[in-house]
Amino acid sequence: MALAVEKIATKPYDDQKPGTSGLRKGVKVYQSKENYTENFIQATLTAGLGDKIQGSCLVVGGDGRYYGKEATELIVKMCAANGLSKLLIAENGLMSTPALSCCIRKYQTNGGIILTASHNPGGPDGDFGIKFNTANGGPAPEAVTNGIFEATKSISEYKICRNLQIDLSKKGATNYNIEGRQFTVEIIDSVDDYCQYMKEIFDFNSIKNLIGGSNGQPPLNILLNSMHGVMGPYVKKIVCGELGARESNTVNCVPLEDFGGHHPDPNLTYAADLVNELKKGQHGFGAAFDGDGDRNMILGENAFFVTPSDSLAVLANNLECIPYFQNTGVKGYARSMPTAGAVDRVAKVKGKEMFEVPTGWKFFGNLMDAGRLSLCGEESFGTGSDHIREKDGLWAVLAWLQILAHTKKSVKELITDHWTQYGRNFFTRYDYENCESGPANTMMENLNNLISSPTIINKEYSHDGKSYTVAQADNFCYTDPIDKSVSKNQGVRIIFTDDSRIIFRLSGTGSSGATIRLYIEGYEADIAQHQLDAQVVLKPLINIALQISQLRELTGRQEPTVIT
Ligand code: VG1
Ligand code: CO
Repeated sequence: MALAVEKIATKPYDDQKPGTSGLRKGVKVYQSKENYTENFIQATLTAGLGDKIQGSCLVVGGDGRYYGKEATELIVKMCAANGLSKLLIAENGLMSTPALSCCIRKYQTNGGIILTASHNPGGPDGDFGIKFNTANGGPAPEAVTNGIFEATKSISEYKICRNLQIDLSKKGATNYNIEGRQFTVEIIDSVDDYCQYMKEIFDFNSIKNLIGGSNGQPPLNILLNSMHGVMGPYVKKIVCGELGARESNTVNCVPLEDFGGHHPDPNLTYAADLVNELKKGQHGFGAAFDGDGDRNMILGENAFFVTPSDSLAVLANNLECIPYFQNTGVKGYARSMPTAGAVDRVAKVKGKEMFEVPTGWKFFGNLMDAGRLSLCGEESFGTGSDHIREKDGLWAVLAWLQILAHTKKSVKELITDHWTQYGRNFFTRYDYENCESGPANTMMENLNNLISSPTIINKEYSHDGKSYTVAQADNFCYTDPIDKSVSKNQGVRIIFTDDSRIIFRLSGTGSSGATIRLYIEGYEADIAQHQLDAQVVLKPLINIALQISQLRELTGRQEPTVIT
């Protein structure tokens, strides 16, 4: 029986501008505002696919959070009505962000839609998100997301096949007749696709021997925390099934709609469980992932914390021991602007191109597509390579394990040896979550005024007996080296003559209010200083940042909500 397409009249909303990584709002917003989800999906299909919409194919998946099933069903009904020919959907709608990128590339679809608010809490009172990825497997670039935003502002109707029913739990393809046209929904096992790919990239045997112990080497006791996000099934299949880890090496592997009531955010605050477990001294390696599996936190023995900026630099320094890079060769490296510059020092020594891009993974895609970029990362616990076009939490863990197997060093040895060779880039980020928007905007305006005044250059700031002279001050503006597109206002930077930096940005992933991010970096070549605590070393710069910005006075916040 043919299914009918209905056209439903709707009114635009003015707040559907995609942020750093898709549209993120409270679940209640999607649920309670009439056609809010439908509008955004229609705008995504119209502007995201453009004149390719008829007959195109998309991958659809999500991190399993509350409202994901409803949204998936809506997407299916609307894609059918909009003339797409096929959807590849994860079993039960569960697909990690990196696996979705992998599937778009493997099946050469026209892109995909990811249903996640990543590290934001889930559940009826939590957040939900919708993100469009393009045919290269990566988050849509700004030109596309701006187009989607424009479409949301002028939308007057959406198309839907209301009577189309699907069963997300049944693998295989089903064909539907949409007013005489064929539409196919295929439920796929993305865990399998992703696992196959990881086997091509890494030497699983050597990682297996590392975990299980071999040739006189004792086993490496690992602990991976999936934080009740989407990663559980991937960890079970790959790390336990293929690499021989035991059940006790993994925790929180059952995806939950509300992530057990926690922030599925792998950092020292929200993954404190993992930190406390590792402090007991029983494990040599620990890692946690975020809700959608694109972030990772790496810990060594006794919960030795690896900053994401250091993780990136150590990977850059050792990439050649991973089979994938033996085949492709190592091209350039990149980091987001606020990420500490440890990797830049590796690039210099190895003679590789180094790129600094704005915050958000969408800025790495063009460089990868152009064959200029192999490895990149963000200070926000994102690490990845050109094997896909998203950051990839489990890839980062496997890369670390491969390097540990190859070098026969511990996590701590690898990091401290790295500092000895290159010096240490101390880094910290202070998050002031959910501030009022007014004062946060005033603070950014004041900072913008400050950096545009010529007197800032050579100005000296002192605190706690340390003095710093301003060498450069600006609001980071990026010109994409490939398509020459320009992205302005990506963060206020104050860079001092000794390369230390203070950076201010407002988050683009929050669902309400304003989250201020303050990033601090200082470099130390002297080995005697390397064991010091980052909070101690960076204290003078933190105090200078607070003084310059008047953050406490303006927002009323004395302390950050999260320190990483
Ligand atoms: C944050 C991070 C950024 C990351 C983004 C998406 O953005 O700072 O580095 O790319 O989240 O990550 P913002 O605008 O809040 O600072 V995820 O894991 O949410 O897809
Ligand atoms: Co994420």
